[in-house]
Amino acid sequence: MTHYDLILRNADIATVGDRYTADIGVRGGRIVAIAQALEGEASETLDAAGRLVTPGGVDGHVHLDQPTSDGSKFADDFFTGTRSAACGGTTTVLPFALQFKGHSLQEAVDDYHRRAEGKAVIDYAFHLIVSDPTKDVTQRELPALIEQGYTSIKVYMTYDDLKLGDRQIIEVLAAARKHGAMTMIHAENSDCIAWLTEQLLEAGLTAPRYHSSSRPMAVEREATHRAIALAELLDTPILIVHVSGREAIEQIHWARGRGLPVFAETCPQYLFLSAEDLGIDPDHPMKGAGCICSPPPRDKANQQFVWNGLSSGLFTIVSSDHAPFSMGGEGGKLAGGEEASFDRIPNGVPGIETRLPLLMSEGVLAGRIDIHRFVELTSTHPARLYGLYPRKGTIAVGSDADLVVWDVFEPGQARTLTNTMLHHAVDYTPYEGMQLRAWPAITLSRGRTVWANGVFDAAPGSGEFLPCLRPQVPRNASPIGKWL
Ligand code: DUC
Ligand code: ZN
Ligand code: ZN
Repeated sequence: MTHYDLILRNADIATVGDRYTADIGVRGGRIVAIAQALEGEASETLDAAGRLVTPGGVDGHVHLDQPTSDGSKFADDFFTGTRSAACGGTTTVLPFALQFKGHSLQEAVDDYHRRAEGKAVIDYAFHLIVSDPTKDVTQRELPALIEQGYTSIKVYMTYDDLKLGDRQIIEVLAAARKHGAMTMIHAENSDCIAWLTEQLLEAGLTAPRYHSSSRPMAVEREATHRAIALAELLDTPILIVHVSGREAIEQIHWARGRGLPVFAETCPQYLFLSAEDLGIDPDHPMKGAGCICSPPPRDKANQQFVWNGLSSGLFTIVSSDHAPFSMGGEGGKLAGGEEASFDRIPNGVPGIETRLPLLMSEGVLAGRIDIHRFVELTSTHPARLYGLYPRKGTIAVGSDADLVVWDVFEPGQARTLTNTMLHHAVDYTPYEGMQLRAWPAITLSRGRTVWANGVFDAAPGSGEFLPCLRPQVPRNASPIGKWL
């Protein structure tokens, strides 16, 4: 009789292409059989009882224990960050090994491995942040690291300690093209932000809500267009990260119309937050600091454009951009004091645990996207884009047994989200009070039950590092040109 480590029975399985009910047999952390009434014995049996089962989430953009140079401090390390991910149905994360100017990329990678080892509870891969693209970096380090499984590179067009000029971005894109890596671009015009910030501060407009005024949509639109032009010139794919609204979306739509392999990411903050959240409460103006991120959340009309981009196929992935700064404490949002001007407040919002439940509730169950698109955006596409598919990102024989069994609540039974429910180390959630109609009942990571019915159970260090293959470009934005 065939023996399995685990059989998950009566699963209502949803992948990008299929929806069907079956049993899933797991051995050695992998899915080894999918069948109706699967025969055999198992060390452990779980009954999904007809509940929806999706592939574990792949969060392609998170910041965990990332070193900083301005005194700010990410609250989540690899243990608390991956714990929080697992409790929200995510089983693979891709944080960033950050190169400091004047240092090598290899140093960044070695340091980041030390931070992750012995702590992560789910599997992880690294993107590389290149802030100093010397010849040695582009001609020696990048090719070697890409070969070793670090196949995605992030570059910044803003932030003084990270930003690259156009010529430097071209050098990185050329290396990415030659060696088959994916380049992620943070697209905001640095000089515009610097000038606007100066004007606002001189006028005494320092409260958190002026963060949005310092980075209006034109700043993102211009940089998005420039990033697309550089990618066209180099004939290489790019992913525009954290797209916030209409005008950047229009640039991406334009690029697609030209047949360019330009991929796009958005994040829950652009679906659920707006500029009002940065300063709606006149009695507590600093509360808005919790929603400061870049690009900033826009207005309701822009939120709708982002939703449209999810349903239309324009967006390739939805990531959290989990940037876990607490409000209080050393290195937190308000470490500069209650009067700190917006430009001294660390940028970013936490969201690694709420990404899937919010999108399931307000996307799938509210009828804005279907379950197949949900799986594509949150799991399959990020896995393909970053060279982890089909080990990650689907439910198939041979894939890792990374699975989410969902609890879905009737409209009248929705749960109210509070930060006390979450498992990150951050002292707030920007989504406090939102109504949730779904939450993972069970999360399996390589067949291990890491989250079940409100209990987290995984040993620090049980997550594995994943070397990535070169990107497999998702099929709904098929590229042209010489790259493939
Ligand atoms: N913006 C970034 O570029 N990184 C972290 C978070 C944020 O808001
Ligand atoms: Zn960014
Ligand atoms: Zn980020």
